[in-house]
Order: sequence, then C-alpha cells, then structure tokens
Amino acid sequence: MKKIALVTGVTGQDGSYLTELLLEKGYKVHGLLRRSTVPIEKRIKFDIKLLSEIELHFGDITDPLSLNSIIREVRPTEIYNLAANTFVPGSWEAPKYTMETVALPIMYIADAVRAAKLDTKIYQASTSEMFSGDKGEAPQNEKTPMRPNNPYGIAKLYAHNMAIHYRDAFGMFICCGILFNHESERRGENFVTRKITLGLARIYNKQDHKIHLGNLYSARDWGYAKEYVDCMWRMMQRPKPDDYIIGTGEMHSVAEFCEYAFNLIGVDWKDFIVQDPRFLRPKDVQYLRADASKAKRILKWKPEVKFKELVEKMVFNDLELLKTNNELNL
Ligand code: NAP
Ligand code: G4F
Repeated sequence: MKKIALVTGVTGQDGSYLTELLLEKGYKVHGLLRRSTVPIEKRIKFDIKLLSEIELHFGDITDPLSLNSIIREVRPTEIYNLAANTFVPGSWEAPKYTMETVALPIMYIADAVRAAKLDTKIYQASTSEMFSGDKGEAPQNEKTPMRPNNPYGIAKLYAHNMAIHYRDAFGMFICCGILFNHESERRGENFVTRKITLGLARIYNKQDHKIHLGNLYSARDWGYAKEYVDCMWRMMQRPKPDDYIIGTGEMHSVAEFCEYAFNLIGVDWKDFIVQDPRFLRPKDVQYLRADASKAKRILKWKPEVKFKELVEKMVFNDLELLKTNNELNL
C-alpha cells in the first residue's frame, strides 16, 4: 500500500528537501501551508514541476480545527511536523506567537490523530536550541540537560516534552529529531550562514560593501539540510519511536564561517564584516556541537557534507544566483 505523508512547513528549507525525498521513495505527499498573497510558485523551494505530484492543503498550525480536518481527510501514515516560527530573534519580538506556532501544534496534531483513531507515525522537529550552549556541556547528547536561552527554545522544549508525553501516555509513535543547525542553498536569508553567503555575493558583484553581523564568536555545528531530512525519515522507519541527536560533531564559529567563505573569493573577511550591536541577542547560545553517536549506531546515519563543503556549496550557489538574477536585488 502506498504510504501517505503529511508535511507541515512544506514551503520551508527542510519541508522542500523532505518532500523531494518522500516522492523519490514513492510516497503520496500532502503539504500543509498557510495562505499568503505571494503566489505558491514563488514560495515553493523545490522544482516547480513537482507541484503537480503533491497535494497542498491550506491551513495553519496555530489552528487545531484546520489540522483536525486535514488529518481526517488525508489519513496520513506519517506526519512530519516541520512548520514553525524558526528565526530565534523573532521569538523575542513575538513570544506569544512563538508559543502558538512552536509549542502547541504538536499537541493539536497528536490529539487529532488520537481522535480519528489513526495509527499515524509523527515526527516532531526538535532543536539544539533546547540546550543552553554552555561551554562545559558541548558536545551535547540525548542526556544533556535542556535549559533553553530564548523563547523559541523554550517553546520547542515544551513541544518536545509534550511529544514524549503523548508517546508514553498513549503509546503513540512519535519521534523527536533534535537537529543541530543545518543549512543549504535553500536556507532562509536572515539566518547567519545565508546572510553571509548572499552578502558576499553582493560584495563580489559590487552591489554592496559590507555585511553587518552580531556575535561573531558563537559556535555552531553546521550540517547540510538535504542529508538531515533523510534522518527524519529513518527515525520514522524504526520499529519503535525514539529521540535522536543529529549533527556533524564539528563546531565552528561565525567568524570561521566568514573567514572560509571570503577565502574562497581570495579576500580577507575582516575587510568586509562589521560588528553591529543591532544584531546581538539579549542572550545567545554560545557552543553547540552534536554527539550523534546514537543516530550513527541505530539509524546507520553518517553526515557526508562537512563544514568546508557546506560553505563552498552556499557561496558558489549565491555567486551563481546573483550572476544569473541581477534583477533580483537579493
Ligand atoms: P523554515 O525554512 O523557516 O520553514 C518554516 C516553515 O514553517 C515554512 O514553511 C513556514 O511557512 C511554516 N510556517 C510558519 N508558521 C506557520 C503557520 N502558522 N502555519 C503553517 N505553516 C507555518 O525552517 P526549516 O529550517 O525548514 O526548519 C524546519 C523545522 O525544523 C522547524 O520546526 C525548525 O524549528 C526545526 N529546526 C530547524 C533547524 C535548522 O537548523 N534549520 C534545526 C533544528 C530544528 P511560510 O512559508 O508560510 O512562512
Ligand atoms: O543562523 P542563526 O540565526 O541560527 P540559530 O539562532 O542558531 O537558529 C537556527 O538553528 C537552530 C538549531 O540550533 C534552529 F532550531 C533554529 O530554527 C534556526 O534554524 O544564528 C546562528 C548564530 C547565533 O549565535 C547568532 O547570534 O549566529 C549568530 N549571529 C551573528 N550575527 C547572527 C548574526 N545570526 C543572525 N541570524 N544574523 C546575524 O547578523
């Protein structure tokens, strides 16, 4: 029987890669997206030709009624809950909305599945932002204490605990992927990696002179998004649901990202980066490095793309993008 997947956040970075992966694996894919005045073709990051192969449903993850009716209609075998307000600084600007989009939806989804008496498997997108990022705690594993430093992380921790609670209390198949930062050519433009690679391409093209950044010395475990969606799928194919840390095990600072990116075009990053207090956070997560040994052992997952290759992919993609889309003023 053909497997049926429902993906929330289908217009996002991970939603786009996951949709491609599930289609390749022969799934019938349904995507949930919210209404917008921007046409769907401009919001979807995967090849437009795939649009005819998936079924889109308008709804909103903050609205339990819409989730309930979509789940009853689609009767998915697997739900991947990826939708969220994912930009950390935005979570201080709108903490209540962050709770609504990040913390509560997993509860609505699990309840809808229970109420419809389905045995749907559920994936919850948990995050390394649930950790404090204190130096002594890196690398983080599944047992590292979770003490988030921002409303986004706090909301994700609520969702994470709720997911585990539904699994334990009702015997539901719910997995939480505790994914560390993962980036790609499809990364949103305000996250630091893409901000750097797009800024670099503008500078190279003489459309700009400087990139304004905040904390240059926080460090992240940056992996390649396309490889991480494969982990989500692998978790859902296990006989039992569980939670897994996913990351490369390498950690690099924002400054190192800048240094390597600008090296690729043969210039010194220090000539182009300005530290700007506007981009500092009230509290930052300093050190994130994954200990993904459980995923390696059980899911047989190993990241192939490491830091340098990731930076190269993003830099060369954005140089090409600006070359071929001069009118875009990206
Ligand atoms: P992303 O590119 O920012 O995508 C977020 C998606 O959520 C978009 O499709 C967005 O739709 C959708 N969304 C937001 N609010 C919504 C609402 N009220 N109703 C319906 N859809 C809504 O994020 P991502 O990087 O793919 O991340 C996917 C998931 O993994 C997120 O839950 C994120 O928190 C989590 N995560 C990401 C990382 C990472 O490093 N990327 C690491 C750990 C965990 P619009 O197009 O309408 O805005
Ligand atoms: O790229 P970022 O905004 O990612 P952040 O905050 O780590 O969150 C991302 O990864 C999480 C997983 O750990 C996800 F859950 C979350 O949804 C999101 O995808 O910032 C990375 C680091 C931070 O320490 C920040 O302070 O870069 C630093 N930074 C320095 N200057 C900057 C900037 N970040 C941004 N966005 N913009 C700057 O100008």
